[in-house]
Amino acid sequence: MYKCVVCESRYEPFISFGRMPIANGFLAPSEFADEFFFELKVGFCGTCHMVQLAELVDRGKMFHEHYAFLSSTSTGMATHFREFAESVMTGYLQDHDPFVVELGSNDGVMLQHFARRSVRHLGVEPSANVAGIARDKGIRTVCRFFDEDLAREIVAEDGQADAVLGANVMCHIPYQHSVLAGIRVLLKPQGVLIFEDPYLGDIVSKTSYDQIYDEHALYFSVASVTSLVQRHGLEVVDVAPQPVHGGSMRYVIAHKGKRPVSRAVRAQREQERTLALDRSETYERLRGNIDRSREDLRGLLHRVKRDGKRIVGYGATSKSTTVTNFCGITPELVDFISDTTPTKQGKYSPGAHIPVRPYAEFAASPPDFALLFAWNHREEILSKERRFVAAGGKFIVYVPRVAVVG
Ligand code: DWN
Ligand code: SAH
Ligand code: ZN
Repeated sequence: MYKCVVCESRYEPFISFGRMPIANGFLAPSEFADEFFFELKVGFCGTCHMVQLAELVDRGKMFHEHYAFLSSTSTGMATHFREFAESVMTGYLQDHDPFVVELGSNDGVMLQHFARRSVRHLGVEPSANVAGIARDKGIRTVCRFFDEDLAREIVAEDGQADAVLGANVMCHIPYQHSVLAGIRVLLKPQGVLIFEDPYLGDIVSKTSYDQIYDEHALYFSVASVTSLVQRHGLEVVDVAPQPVHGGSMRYVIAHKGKRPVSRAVRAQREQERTLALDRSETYERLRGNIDRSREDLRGLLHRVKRDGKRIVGYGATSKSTTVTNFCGITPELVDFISDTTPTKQGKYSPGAHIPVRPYAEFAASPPDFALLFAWNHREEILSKERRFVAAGGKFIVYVPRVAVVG
């Protein structure tokens, strides 16, 4: 039995993916022998409805001065974050000298829009390399993990915030009670916490099990976020589905009673009941769907290989670490993974040890099939790869189901 990180109730995991490495731990052959592994297993708390990793990995093993993921690598996401920043500036920054804090600000892809308009801002980013990139762009950044202590230090130095923002970071933080106690201190009376993360409803309905890996400690629904924040005198006042990362949800949180609660909150909670996100049977079914997805993908890859075709991975995502290791995808099946991130190139994928090569190698010698590990950027990639498809190239996708496209 495991103890829920939110409400301390006991639960049993509904699935184990087996031994997994650090999802973003791209490595050199000299590091293979010492590679770190843990058991990736996930559970549903029947009391507060939080879906969560049963075994947590030390944060220092994941977020450090060699963090591999750079937020600015997708133009689609850069546009999304410009729009996110603009909606915050028009909707929530009425004060004459507003102050905005972003958690997990990475290379500054969102905060740059506030910096450009001279809005007082602070990024909180514990991974030193990406924090350094943001600083070089003139974005004020503190290289620390956000928690209650840091929140108090920020208030002492800069005062309270009008808006605290977070994209794909809250779900990375299992010590939510410290974070939310900090948010309560940091927010002005009318202030808001606005964050978005991959949405549990999409993970369940699309069987996008590759969202499950070490960094993603929590898998949020409106129900579980409501139960979490109300323990800290906070309230969900608005929610809005987002198309990014295969289906995300944006949550607007305020001090309880300070802002009207939009109708969208109740509507989304009703939809979650229709999806049965509050029932353990849903997660048993999800496990069955995950096993089927694995069999389908393995079957397709082996068939393609038997036909003598070449397969290359497209996008060395963190998510692909779960897929390659869970499905037994080896360098015999996939020649290499093409990725535009310089820090990943020349290294090997975690666990499966598939070489990561620059995009130029994909372009110079296109494979028969591109296994779309970055399926969440499908529109952006398909529009970039019209020539690959026109020349007969095909994409293999596995979300929402295993299929060949192109
Ligand atoms: O939550 C997280 C999200 C925001 O980012 C983190 N835990 C880690 C990371 O997850 P991910 O690695 O699964 O994110 P992406 O955005 O799916 O990664 C895309 C990868 O594909 C990057 O390495 C860049 C690469 N890429 C590429 O080579 N060509 C991406 C595009 C769009 C391309 O055209
Ligand atoms: N917001 C960016 C980055 C997401 S990756 C985007 O959506 O693209 C997750 C980021 O959260 C990493 O840069 C990691 O270093 C950071 N992070 C992890 N734990 C954190 C914490 N406790 N406080 C602030 N940032 C954290
Ligand atoms: Zn719980």
